[in-house]
Amino acid sequence: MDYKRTLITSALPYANGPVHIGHLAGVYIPADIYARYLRGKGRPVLFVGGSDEHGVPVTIRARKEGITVQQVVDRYHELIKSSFERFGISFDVYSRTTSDIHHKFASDFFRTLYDGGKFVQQTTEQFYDEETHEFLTDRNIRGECPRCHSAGAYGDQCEKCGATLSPDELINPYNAVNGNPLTKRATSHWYLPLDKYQGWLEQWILEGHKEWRTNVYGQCKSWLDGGLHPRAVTRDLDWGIPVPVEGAEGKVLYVWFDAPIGYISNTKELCDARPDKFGKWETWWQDETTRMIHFIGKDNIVFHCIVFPTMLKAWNECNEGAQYILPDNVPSNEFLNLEGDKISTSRNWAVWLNEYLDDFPGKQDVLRYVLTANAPETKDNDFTWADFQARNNNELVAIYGNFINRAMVLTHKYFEGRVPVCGELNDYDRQTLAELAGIRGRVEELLDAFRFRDAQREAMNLARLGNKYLADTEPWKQAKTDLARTGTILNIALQIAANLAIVFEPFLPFSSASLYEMLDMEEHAWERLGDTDLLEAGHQLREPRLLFEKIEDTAIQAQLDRLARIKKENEAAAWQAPALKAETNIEAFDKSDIRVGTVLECQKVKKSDKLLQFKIDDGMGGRTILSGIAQSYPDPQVLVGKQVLFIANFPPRKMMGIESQGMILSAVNDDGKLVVTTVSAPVRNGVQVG
Ligand code: B3M
Ligand code: ZN
Repeated sequence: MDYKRTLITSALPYANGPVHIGHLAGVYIPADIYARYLRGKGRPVLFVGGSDEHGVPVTIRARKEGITVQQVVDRYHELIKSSFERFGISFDVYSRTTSDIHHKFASDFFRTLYDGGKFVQQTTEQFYDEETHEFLTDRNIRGECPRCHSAGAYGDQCEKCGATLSPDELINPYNAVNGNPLTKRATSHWYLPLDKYQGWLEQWILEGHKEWRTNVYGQCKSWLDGGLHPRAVTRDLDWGIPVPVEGAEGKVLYVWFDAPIGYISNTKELCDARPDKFGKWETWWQDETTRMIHFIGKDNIVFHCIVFPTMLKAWNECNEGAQYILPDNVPSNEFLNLEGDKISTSRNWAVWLNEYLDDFPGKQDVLRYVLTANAPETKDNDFTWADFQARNNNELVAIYGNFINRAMVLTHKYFEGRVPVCGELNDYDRQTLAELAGIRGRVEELLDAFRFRDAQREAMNLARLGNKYLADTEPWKQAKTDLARTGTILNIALQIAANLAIVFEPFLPFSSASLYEMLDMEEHAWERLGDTDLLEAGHQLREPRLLFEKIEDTAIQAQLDRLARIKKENEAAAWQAPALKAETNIEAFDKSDIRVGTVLECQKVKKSDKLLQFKIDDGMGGRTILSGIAQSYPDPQVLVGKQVLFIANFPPRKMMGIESQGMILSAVNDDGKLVVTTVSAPVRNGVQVG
């Protein structure tokens, strides 16, 4: 099929918090690279984004922050939108699912399916809060986990043992918001009968789209192999798009029903506003010469490959004329982890884009580069600050930036900043230019296959080529004897520089913009990539400026410190007192002779890094006790004079040649350090504790 245009969608982030590097790496950077690449080639593209403002997550956030849901979505929609803008994500439209256009569009879409008899209606018993008069969604129900018996498991999952649950399995379920016990009530909902589309989906995906990424194809296959079931597309909630059916008061469209329709309504919003530039929305959605690509993260695969296509197919069955197109590809990424741990909004384990921009102003391209270099295209990947620094310093600065700077500075030094004439070429020049000429084919092949990491690596290889060319030809040496040869070398180097501006544009748009400016060159179309006459002899360049700067250890350490602080806070929040020991009694307790004594001396035991040797005034002539707490007390002197608790009737025990007569009681603090227990007011040495 010869496609005339490409519609690019990127998952609509929930407007329940800021966006982080996982979002950027998984969805928005690859989508943006692809959109910029196609635009550069002069292909008609429409790149759709927007905020997903319905669903339970935004309502939970509102309760947590004590503000209205509308305030939540307003706040985060703006924040997310501006983060994307600042990172150069070049959406043609970024709207929101609370818009009037969307409400009407999604409502009509539902109604079409409803009138066409596409839904099945089912009544089931659901958990209900009699006091607040509401049905509860899975996430808002908590209770005891039936597997590990920890308290506070969610209706869909136990975060302690990881079990996938349904609310019915919870022991003593309650309302997560107010703790109320729950009852069951019958409620009726509309279901999309995915099972009826099973055969069609198998044909379309398993036979028709074997070229999809293995992770995507594999997930679809396992859903299909498991057998599809009807899925509810309505919910009992007061936030969302009202179900446009009589008698459905208090019910709204399920967020996953309306959100993907947001791609269509946002397209309509743009086309209605800019018909001159984008034409009619139907051309993008209902013309088979349009190719649609969904960029998403792996937890969204089933919705984009199975549910949404089924919705579109069902709509098509209700209509004689216009027919929606289906996605041509769904290049979903796996997950990005942060320093070895899963990124988590609730645990604040993330690098938030707005915070990154505060900490690293102007360094959007550095993050874009690192996230693409490390993109989780085939498996989960890890973002580390050490890698971030290394890729900036060793690649962006040392290879790309260094090459541009050398070519610019030398041209200014020997030719007053004018592009010198290219004279006679030698074999090495020709070999270099031949490699340059192949760049376009190499990068296009990778981009067309959605292999963004490898494509960016090819772009960087062009900078490597330039660097090597200058190192091998040494124009600064030639300049002493042969200025014409120097000119030829620099002409070639500058042509490579101009090519770098083109090839890096989809990946590093800000750096390309400054490079274009430095070269005082019009932005060139992608089609000219590989050309050796992008800059004419005599063309005046601007002053050289550094494209990238080194990132110092202190900046990286500040980020690591922040993460360490968050980790500690999380651990403290997750801490639970250990389970009680088996019941005991006073007689058993009385068998331990616990007493108070004053520390007279305290020092490290030689040749041991664990043991401290205490001399204790025990009111009975004194005793020596060894305790394995040396690492918690680098300066043991601080303990001298303290009254401590010790067990006086343990049998003596020899360690490192010293006899220990008892045990000093201590407790572990949040840093994992042992702290010695003391009494809150002075008492006589040797008194018993009990
Ligand atoms: N808001 C889920 C997510 O952010 C959802 C995507 C909707 S795409 C139509 O992961
Ligand atoms: Zn559990």
